[in-house]
Amino acid sequence: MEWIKRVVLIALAIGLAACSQKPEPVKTETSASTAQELRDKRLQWWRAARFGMFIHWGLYSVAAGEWKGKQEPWIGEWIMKRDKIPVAEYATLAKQFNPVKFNADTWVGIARNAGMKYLTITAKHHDGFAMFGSKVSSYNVVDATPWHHDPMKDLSAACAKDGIRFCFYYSQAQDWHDPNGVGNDWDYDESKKDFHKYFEDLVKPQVKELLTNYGPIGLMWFDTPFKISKEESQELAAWVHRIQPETIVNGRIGNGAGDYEEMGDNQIPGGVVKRDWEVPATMNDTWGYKKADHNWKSTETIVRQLVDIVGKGGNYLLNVGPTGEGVIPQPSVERLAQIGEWMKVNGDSIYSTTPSPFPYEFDWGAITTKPGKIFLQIIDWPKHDFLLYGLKSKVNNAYLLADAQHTPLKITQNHDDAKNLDILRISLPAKAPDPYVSVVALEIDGQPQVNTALAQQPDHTITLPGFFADVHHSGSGEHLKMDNRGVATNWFNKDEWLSWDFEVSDPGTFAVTLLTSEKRQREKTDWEGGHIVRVEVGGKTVEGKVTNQGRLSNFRNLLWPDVVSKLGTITIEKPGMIHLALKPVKINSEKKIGFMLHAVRLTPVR
Ligand code: FHN
Repeated sequence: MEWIKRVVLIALAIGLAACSQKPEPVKTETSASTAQELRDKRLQWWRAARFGMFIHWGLYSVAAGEWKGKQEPWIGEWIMKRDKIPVAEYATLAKQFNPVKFNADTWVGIARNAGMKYLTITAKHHDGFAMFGSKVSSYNVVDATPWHHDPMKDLSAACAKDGIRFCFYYSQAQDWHDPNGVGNDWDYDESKKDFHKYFEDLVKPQVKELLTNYGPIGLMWFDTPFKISKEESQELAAWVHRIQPETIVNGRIGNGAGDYEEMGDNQIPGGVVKRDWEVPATMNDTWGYKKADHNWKSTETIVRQLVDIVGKGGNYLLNVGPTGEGVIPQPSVERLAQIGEWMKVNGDSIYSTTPSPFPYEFDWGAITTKPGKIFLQIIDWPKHDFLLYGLKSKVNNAYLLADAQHTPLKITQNHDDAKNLDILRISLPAKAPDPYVSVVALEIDGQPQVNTALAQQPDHTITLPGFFADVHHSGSGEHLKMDNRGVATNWFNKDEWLSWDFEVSDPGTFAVTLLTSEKRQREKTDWEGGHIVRVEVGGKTVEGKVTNQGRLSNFRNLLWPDVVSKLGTITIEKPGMIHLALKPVKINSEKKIGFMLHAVRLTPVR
């Protein structure tokens, strides 16, 4: 009985300790809602803006991706780190920084004409060089360059004149110049670094300068929050808000302390995300200017990415990398001018919009909404009528945004009782009126009412994206996770599996195809196959090997193409809700990439 006494005594001790602790301050309804209200207020303009310009400009722009005659394969602004350039040597670039062609009005005019509503520029990138006049460190554009000029003053004034929100990028953790900053292990001994000292002595005072000397700042865009503690991230966010309460803080301040979430670079999520988020994106492969990077995205790709991101509820922050002379590269200028032309016609379907009422992606394009309106962003112009399944709201009128007269398009709407399907049919002109994407506006009463279940599409295909999979874990250790794009990562355990529930209106026999993603790390891309997998639907199974039968890439996954593997066929007998399970029999993990499933596709076999 001794052990019972001991347990009782321990329980009493725990109880007493709990009672003796000071009660947690009660969070009142008002304090919680005030924080949320303040955040909502700050984000108001940003939610309406949807499209912004990112500018990476610094000493790396002078190097232009080349060091001592050698081309650097990685992104331009990382040249110091990738080539382990000593601090003193890299600093000599400052002596060459004399951007005589810089003109703030020109830059801001390019952004404004493209329809961009905010401009975020690198005040200090990871190389530690301040592109503004700083009293805290002389390693800055005014003191250390022959130019002796503060471009941020000009940009702040030009933005104010053009109604563009002026915002700063600031690398708050990585700093390869400062002995206590994160990332430089070739000049400094990592074990001797005092990050908190760097945080107090450089980060906070410089952030204060940025928020004090350049007028109202729309957004502080922090990045790579390595080593920064939760307390420091929170302190920095509070520091920003104390100086300028209306300034938004982005998610990469770290530790969940930001006002909105930053997706991975160039990473578009696989469906609607009902939070505030943004995708920073490059126009070629680099952020900072690189003279050898000619891999430009087409205007078509950029406009398609824009409508897709906005339709999923996000903002698109599109980068330009001006040269060391202060010139935005011509390919960027041309594309931005073309985007501007498109925005002049179709901007109403972008600004101040809310996401698609359908949670999933469409192959044909995207959807954005506004009170009383649905915008169909049509990428694949149909050969015949345009068909949309699942819209329950009555459409009162439909017209093309490209048609200034808003001539009503012929529409029919009906409910197919046998298939339990709402069908909207729109007659469109034979040719798409716009380049890249054409927009049909639908007028409805109130909020759109739709069937939100994953559903078979009018072309009878069924796509089951990883983004919407139910994940079934097994055992302990590292588990399979879905990344922002809806790609399975860390899938090495064959006892973990995925399933989907979806609605079929036209049953039949379907080819089962798996789309698995390539993995891209820095400049290297790889893929792993050889997994044996089983697909189970309604008591039937098809089993096969994941092999490379071709690659598939589009504007959504440009950097991470899918690999196509056909498994076999499967028959679905009846319409209605169907459950499908995808279970590995064996996962190959030689390359440590594993089974990176992106989607399962069921295509009718005719
Ligand atoms: O390391 C940086 C990179 O140089 C660039 O600034 C991008 C922009 O989103 N952010 C970091 C990587 O995610």
